[in-house]
Amino acid sequence: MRTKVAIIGAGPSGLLLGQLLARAGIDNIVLERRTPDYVLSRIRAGVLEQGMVDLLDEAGVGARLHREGLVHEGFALSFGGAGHRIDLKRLSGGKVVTVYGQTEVTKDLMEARAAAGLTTIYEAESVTLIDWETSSPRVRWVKDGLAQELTCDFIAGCDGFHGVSRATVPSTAIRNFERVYPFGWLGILSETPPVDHELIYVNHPDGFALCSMRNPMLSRYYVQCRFDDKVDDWSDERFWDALKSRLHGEAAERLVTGPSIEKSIAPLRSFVAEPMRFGNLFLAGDAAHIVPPTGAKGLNLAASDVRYLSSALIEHYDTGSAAALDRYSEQALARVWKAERFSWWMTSILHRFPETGGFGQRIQQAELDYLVGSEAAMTALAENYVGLPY
Ligand code: RFL
Ligand code: PHB
Repeated sequence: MRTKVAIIGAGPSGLLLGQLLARAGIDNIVLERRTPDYVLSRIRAGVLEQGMVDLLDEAGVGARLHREGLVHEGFALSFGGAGHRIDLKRLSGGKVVTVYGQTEVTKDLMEARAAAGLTTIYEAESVTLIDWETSSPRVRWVKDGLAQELTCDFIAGCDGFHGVSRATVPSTAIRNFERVYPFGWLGILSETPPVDHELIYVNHPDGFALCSMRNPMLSRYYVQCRFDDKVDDWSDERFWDALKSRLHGEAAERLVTGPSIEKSIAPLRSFVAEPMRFGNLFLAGDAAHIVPPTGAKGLNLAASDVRYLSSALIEHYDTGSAAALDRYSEQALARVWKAERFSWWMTSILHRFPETGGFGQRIQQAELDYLVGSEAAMTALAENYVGLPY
C-alpha cells in the first residue's frame, strides 16, 4: 500500500488534517486503533474558537456546526458569592466562541471522509512507525490478525497523548515539559436545560466548578475532585450537591438536576514536547501537547497545528518547497506556549490548590477582584479566550 501522508489517529486532529489534504488533492490514509463508535463515545471539548470554525468551513464540514452550534458572546466568572460577566464580544472587538461538542465535530469529519471515499483503517493494532527519519517512511500494523504495511512521504502523528508517534522518537531527540496538577475534573452530561445560556466558571472554597452545555436540553457540568477519586465515589446526588453548593445564589436556584447520562474523571496536566518534527514525522494536537481544560484550548490548539501542517504540506506538494515544513515546529510551538500559559493561568486562579493554603486563596481573591475591575485585565482574558490569531 502507498499514500502521500500516513495519518496516525482518527481524532479531530487526524480527521481534519486528512480532510484539508484531500481537498487539496493530497491522498492520505488514516490509521486508528479504536472503533468509530469508541472514538465518538469520548465526551470532551465543547468550545470552538472562530479560527477553528473557519478551518472546519474550509474543510467543507461547517454546515451542521452553523445550524446547531451555539454562539456565545460572553461567559461568567463566579466567586465570592456573585457572578461577573466577561463580555467577550465587546472586549475582543467583535469576536465570539461557538459551543459545539467535539463529538459532533468528529462525527461531521468522519461522515465527510466516508462521503469522499477516503480510506480510514479502524481497529489497526500494533501500529509501528519505521524509517520516519528518512524520505520514505513506512507504517506497519495488524488488522484482523494480518500484518500490513504502508509506504508514504510523510507521517502525521495525530494519535493523542498516549499514542505511538511521540513514543517512537528516542528520548535524546525530544524534550518534554510537564506539570501535573494535584486534582481532576469530574464531568457529567445530563439531559437537563443548562443553568444559564452562557458558561459559568466558578471559584469556590470547596473547589472549582464549570457549567457548560451541548444544546438547550443537554448540560455539561464539571466539579474539581481529588486526582485519585473514582467515578464510583461520585453518585449523581453527591455531584449535584457539590455543584449546587459551589454556584452563587441565583444560579444555584436555577439549577435543574436529573440523571447523568455520562460521568468521567479527567486528570489535569500541562505538557509540551519539543520539537514537533522529527525527520518526516510531524506531531499535531494532543500527541505533542496537553493543556488543562480550564481555558478550553486543547481542541483549538489541535486545529491551529493542523492549519500550519496542512498548509506546509500543500505548499510542499504544490511548489516543491520545504520552507513551510521546516518552519512548522517553531510556528506551532509559539502558539502552543501562549495557550499553555493561558490555560495554566486560568487553572491557577480558579482551582483550590491543597498546598497553597490561606495565602494562595487570598492571592486568588485579589487576582479575581482585580480582573473583573480592570478593563485591561478583562481585555487580556477575552483576547486569549476567543483565541490568538494564526
Ligand atoms: P485525540 O482526540 O486524543 O485523538 C487521538 C486519536 O488517536 C488514536 N490513537 C491511535 N491510533 C492508532 N494507533 C495508536 N497507537 C493510537 N494511539 C491513539 C486514539 O484512539 C484517538 O482516536 O487527540 P487530537 O485529535 O489531537 O484531539 C485533541 C482533543 O481531543 C483535546 O485536545 C480536547 O478534547 C481537549 N479538551 C478541550 N479542548 C478545547 O479546545 N475546548 C474544550 O472545551 C475542551 N474541553 C478537553 C475538554 C479535554 C477533556 N478531557 C477529557 C481530557 C474537556 C475535557 C474533560
Ligand atoms: C465543555 O463544555 O466540555 C467545556 C467548556 C469549557 C471548558 C472546558 C470544557 O473550559
